[in-house]
Amino acid sequence: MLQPNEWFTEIVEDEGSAFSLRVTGKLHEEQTPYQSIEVYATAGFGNLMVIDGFVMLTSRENFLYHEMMSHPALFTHADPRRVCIIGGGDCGTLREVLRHPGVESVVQIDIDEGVTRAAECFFPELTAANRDPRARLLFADGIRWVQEAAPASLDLIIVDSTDPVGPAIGLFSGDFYRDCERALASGGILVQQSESPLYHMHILTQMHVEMRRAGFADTRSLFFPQAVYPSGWMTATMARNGGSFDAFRAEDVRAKPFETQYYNAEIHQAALAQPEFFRRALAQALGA
Ligand code: AG3
Repeated sequence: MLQPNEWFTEIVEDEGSAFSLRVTGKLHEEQTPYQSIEVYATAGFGNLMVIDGFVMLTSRENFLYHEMMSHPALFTHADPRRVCIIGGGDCGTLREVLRHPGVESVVQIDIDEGVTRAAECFFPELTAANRDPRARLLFADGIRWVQEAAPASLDLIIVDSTDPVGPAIGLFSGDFYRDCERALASGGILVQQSESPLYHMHILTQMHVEMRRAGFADTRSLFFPQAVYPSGWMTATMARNGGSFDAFRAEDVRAKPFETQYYNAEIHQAALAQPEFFRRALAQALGA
């Protein structure tokens, strides 16, 4: 239990590294049936949400992650109308999806209602759009929900989860990707947070392998900075059947009727560039 003016630290033991924020107070602490949720006030990053000891988000820089989890996939799909978010209980991804006027429905399925209730109190800017009539919030098992979804009933599935531990393990599995593939309509896209390219190449390459095994013709990782996650460098990985990831709707991005803080057409293009070590590791994992 941290006292005011101490440091919150997330340690990555395997990498011999850590990231710290100076804490000015503890705002919330709760053990839900699924995980432990803590919220701190920090000296420089606004509020900080921590789940099971892992940094989930801060007020100051969550825009990086939430914009990159949503807009690249939304502007890659020709006409995304039916969106599903698995996890995402803090509602930051949901807010970005709802900025797209063409989106007709967004269902969010997070297993833990505690995350959304904590976000409503301590990150109200992220949950402000929740009363949008296009949004439906369910607190249930997202894996089961996708299993039971009607075939070809979704245009976009966004998996905004914790690391592959605890309740999130099943979200990094071939069975789950197969269910996603079936639930997506033609041209549909799956996008999932895929951790750090510096620390978690095994998770990343495995994700590409499993997504392709599950029937997705093409997969592609997006690279972006994320100050508060391990290594400060993050990826999201997209999978789809039909259509190229390079041909996104750049003109629509330039004409988008809403403001972003990070994402634009040039950032989108740049995020698609593949580092050499990544390209090699992926080619090897895919047996190319
Ligand atoms: N999703 C968690 C990304 C992974 C963070 N990992 C870590 N700190 N070890 C965050 C949810 C934001 N909507």
